[in-house]
Amino acid sequence: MEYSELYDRLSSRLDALEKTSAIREDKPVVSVLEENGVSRRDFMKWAGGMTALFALPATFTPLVARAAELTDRLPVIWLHMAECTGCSESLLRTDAPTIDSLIFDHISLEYHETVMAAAGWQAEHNLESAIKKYNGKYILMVEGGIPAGSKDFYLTVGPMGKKGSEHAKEAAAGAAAIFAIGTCSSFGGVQAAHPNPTNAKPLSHFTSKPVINVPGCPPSEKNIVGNVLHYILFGTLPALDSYNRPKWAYGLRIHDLCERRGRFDAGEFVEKFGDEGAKNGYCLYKVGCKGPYTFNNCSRERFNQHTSWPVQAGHGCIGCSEPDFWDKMGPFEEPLADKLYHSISADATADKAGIAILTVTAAAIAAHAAISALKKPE
Ligand code: FSX
Ligand code: SF4
Ligand code: F3S
Repeated sequence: MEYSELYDRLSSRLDALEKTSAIREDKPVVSVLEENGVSRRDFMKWAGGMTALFALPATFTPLVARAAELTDRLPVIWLHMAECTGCSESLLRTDAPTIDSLIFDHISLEYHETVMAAAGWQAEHNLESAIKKYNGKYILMVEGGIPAGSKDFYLTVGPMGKKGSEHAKEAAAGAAAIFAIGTCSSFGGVQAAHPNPTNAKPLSHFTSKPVINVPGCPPSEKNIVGNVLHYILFGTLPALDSYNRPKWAYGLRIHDLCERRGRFDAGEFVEKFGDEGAKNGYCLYKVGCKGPYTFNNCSRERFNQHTSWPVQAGHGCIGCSEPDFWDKMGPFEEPLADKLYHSISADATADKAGIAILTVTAAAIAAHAAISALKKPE
């Protein structure tokens, strides 16, 4: 599709959405941003960044900004299952709220166990009525793995002692779009680690509808809010890899855009935490960085308004957005070395490219290891 055609299609979608009334009757998101010291200029800069993230031309920036302003038209139901709540914390727990977190805060969150005031019967009632009232219209976001233990007795929620899996199934049935937020909901997560005593499963196990996976333990606020914006803009499923991760966010490996990549290519590795190499920002591969096997955008987008990310802070990536990272990527501070990690098997091309690149990586590491051994004074 030509860009001009796409632009017109997205504009008409936003026009139609604008005509519907806001679910939240308090202030519009622009006023909330202003009150929090976000100028129009900052907001448009942020929208420009999101536009680039979606691989759209800069001329689409005003559309992305409009989509952000229309987040109050969208009912969202957010369920918690077995997890640490880090995904919600990633968005909400910040002393200097980011534009992403302010927007998320403003979305019409009809149900979110961590932030809502209601509890017990009232909370259960709110969930049931939101599902009924917005049937077919709401976005469902689920955080956490879902125990499907032999007696389904490992996770109960609310005053009725309902199984988590029942909550998830009921909410999925009426949802317009479903997002698995975090690695737990996408792939099972740490509670699914061997021997997986609660038989924790990903959300996709409990519904036949398409589930968009937004993994990361936790995912960045950009990837969470980006998915909501993408849905408002397009109203369709984004292009996904074979693990149902949106390619706009998970299409590249951490290693591809890592600031230490030059060190990797030059064979300059940290050999031990705290050594000279660590002080000089050398590559963390030999102390366990799994960036070459991990598909996510942390090295480009970072966390907390682009402040930092694991590798910048001095620890290797542990592969937290990959399926089974908890069992297969460890030990976290040792290289995978000759163990083969089956990363994406997206489409045939991505698969071949991925495997080819990993092979080159292994060869490059071997060559670098030989060079560094030669360089070492005896
Ligand atoms: Fe925690 Fe979310 Fe990890 Fe899981 O994030 S940060 S355990 S992905 O479900 O709360
Ligand atoms: Fe960066 Fe890790 Fe790749 Fe080294 S191995 S360049 S630290 S992603
Ligand atoms: Fe996770 Fe690696 Fe990013 S550990 S947060 S995918 S750098």
